[in-house]
Amino acid sequence: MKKNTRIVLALDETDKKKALKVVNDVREHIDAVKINWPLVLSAGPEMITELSKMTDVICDFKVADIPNTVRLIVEGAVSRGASAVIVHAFTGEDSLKAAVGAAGKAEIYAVTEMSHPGGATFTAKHAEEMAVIGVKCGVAGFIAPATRPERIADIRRIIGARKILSPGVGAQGGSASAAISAGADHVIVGRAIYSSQDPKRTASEIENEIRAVL
Ligand code: OMP
Repeated sequence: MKKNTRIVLALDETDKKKALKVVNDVREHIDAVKINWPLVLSAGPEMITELSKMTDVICDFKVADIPNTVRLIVEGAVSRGASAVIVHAFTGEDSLKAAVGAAGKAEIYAVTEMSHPGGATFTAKHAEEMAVIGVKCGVAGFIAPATRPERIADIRRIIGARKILSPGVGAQGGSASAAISAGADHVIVGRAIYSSQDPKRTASEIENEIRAVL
């Protein structure tokens, strides 16, 4: 994935036409597109391939399963053109190793602590342990919350140079500049961009906000 604007667009727009238009509009302001079940369920898995012709695609399937099922899902995403897949880290070492093995040259990102309030109940309590296991299993990076930037810094201390993608900017209340300053490589931004009246302008403003703290 490029590391230019530091923005990953979370494309949870379920109208395929609108989704493609947003990507076209904001293309110069993003490093990758992340797609999740809402778009895949409405537009089909072919969307992975279609988008991969425009930019890097991260399949956010939050895979949380036994190693064999993890392998099948990661292989399915990568064979359709995904550059990266997001998995849950709480499944443990065997499942994480299966994800990394199945990804080949693609990247695996493991969720440590989720950004929403409920993420504090279980995931936050074990985020450091999950980061240690993720490093051991060879993941490319981690998902850590922009809603709690101090936790990005905690994870950064454990994982060294591996990457951090940070969701929770905008609609969930987090700030892009605070997340990047705390140690995130990229922020993940969804509704603030794709629901904006002017997605291109909003993406450009977030890019400028990030540049100001680099
Ligand atoms: P917005 O809140 O609309 O910016 O979207 C955030 C995106 O990041 C959504 O696609 C979420 O599924 C995703 N996400 C989180 O919001 N919190 C997390 O802890 C993890 C993710 C993720 O793995 O991307």
